[in-house]
Amino acid sequence: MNIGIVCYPTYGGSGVIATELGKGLAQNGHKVHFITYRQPTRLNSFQQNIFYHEVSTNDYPLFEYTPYDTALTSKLVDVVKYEKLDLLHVHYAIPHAAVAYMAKQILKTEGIHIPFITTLHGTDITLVGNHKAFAPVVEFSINNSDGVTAVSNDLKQRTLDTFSIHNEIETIHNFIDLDRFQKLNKDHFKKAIAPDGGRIISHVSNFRKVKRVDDVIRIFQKIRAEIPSTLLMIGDGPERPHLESLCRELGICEDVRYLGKQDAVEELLAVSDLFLLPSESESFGLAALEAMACEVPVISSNAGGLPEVNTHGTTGYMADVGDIESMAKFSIELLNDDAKHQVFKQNALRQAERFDIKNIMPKYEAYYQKVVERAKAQAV
Ligand code: GMT
Repeated sequence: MNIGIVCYPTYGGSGVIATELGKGLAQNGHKVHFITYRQPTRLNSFQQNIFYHEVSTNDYPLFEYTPYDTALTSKLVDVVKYEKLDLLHVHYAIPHAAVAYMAKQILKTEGIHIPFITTLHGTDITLVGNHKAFAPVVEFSINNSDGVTAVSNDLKQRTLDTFSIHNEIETIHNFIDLDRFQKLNKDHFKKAIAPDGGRIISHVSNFRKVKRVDDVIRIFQKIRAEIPSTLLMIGDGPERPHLESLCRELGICEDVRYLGKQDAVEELLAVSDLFLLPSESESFGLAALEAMACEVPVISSNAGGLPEVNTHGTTGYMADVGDIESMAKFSIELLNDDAKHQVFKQNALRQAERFDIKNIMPKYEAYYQKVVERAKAQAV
C-alpha cells in the first residue's frame, strides 16, 4: 500500500508510535510518506520506502498565528494526488483528523477518493479534545473518519463517554520494538551513575503537569530515605524549573540527575531498577512499556489505560493518582526483596512481549485493508 502518515514530529508518544509504525510498514514492503512540519524525532536514518514531506507555512504580518491547518491541508492534497496514496493515517485528532477530512473533500471534487484513519492517542480526547474550543470539531472528525482506532480500551470508552460517537472505534494497543528496547549490558554505566551500588530509579516524560512529576520527586524522596538510590529524570518540559526548586527544598539534589531529552532511552532503562509513572491521566503509558521491555518493573498510578499495561502485583504496582505513600511503600518493598524483584523483571518482559510490534502491526495492516476496501465499495 502507499500510505500517508500525519503526526507530531516531537518527542511525544503519538509521534513515536506513528514513526515506528511507518518504519515497520516500510520494512514490510509498503511505501510510507510522513507529512509533518519537521522531521520526526525517530525518523533518523535512511530507509528504503520512506519519504518525508515537510509542511512549510508562509508567514504574513496579518497572521498572529500562522494557519498550520490550511498549510497541512494543501500539503495533503498535493501528496495524495502526486504520490497516488491509497490511505491517510493521522495520529492525534487535533487538528489532523479535521485537516484530513478537509483534504478528502477537496480531492473528491477532482474525482480522487482518499480514505483516512484517525488514531486517538489520549489528550486529544481527555485533556484538550474535550475543551469547548475543540470538542465540536473533534467529535465531527471522529464521526467522519473512514476508520478510528484508540490506543487502549480505556481511551475508546472515554471517547464514547465524552462525545456523541456513531462511528466504530477499534482498539489497537500501542507497541514496542523489542529488538531495540531490551535489557542491554551496561554495567560500566551503572557503576558510573551509582558507584556505591545504590539503586537507580528512572522517570521519562515531557514534564507536564499531567505527568505529576512532583509526585515522582516525592516518591523518590521516600525511597531514598530507606534505600541509597539515584533518580534519573529523562525528558524535559514546563515543570522542570519547579522540580529543581522542589529538589532543593527537599535537600535531595545530589541524588537527582536531570538528563534532558535522550535518544538512547533504552541505555538508561538498561541500568534502571524501577520506573515511576504516577500520571494524572495516561491513555496507555508508552514510557512504562519501554521500561518493561528493558526488564524494569513499573510503579504507576492506575489512571486511564495504565492497568492495560502494568499489572498490579506482577509487573509492578499501581495506586490511586496522588497516593505517593503507597507508591513509595511498594517501591521500597520491591527493591528490598531481590527474589521478588527478579520475578517482576521477568514478568515485565513477558508482558512487554504481548505488545511486540510484530504482534500489533498485522492488526494495523488488516485494519487498513478493511478500510480501503470499504471505501472503494462506497465510492462506486
Ligand atoms: O501526552 C500527550 O499530551 C499526547 C500524547 C503524546 O503525543 O505523547 O500522549 C498520549 O499518547 C501516547 C501514545 O499513544 C500514550 O502512550 C500516552 O499515554 C498518551 N498521554 C496521555 O494520555 C496523557
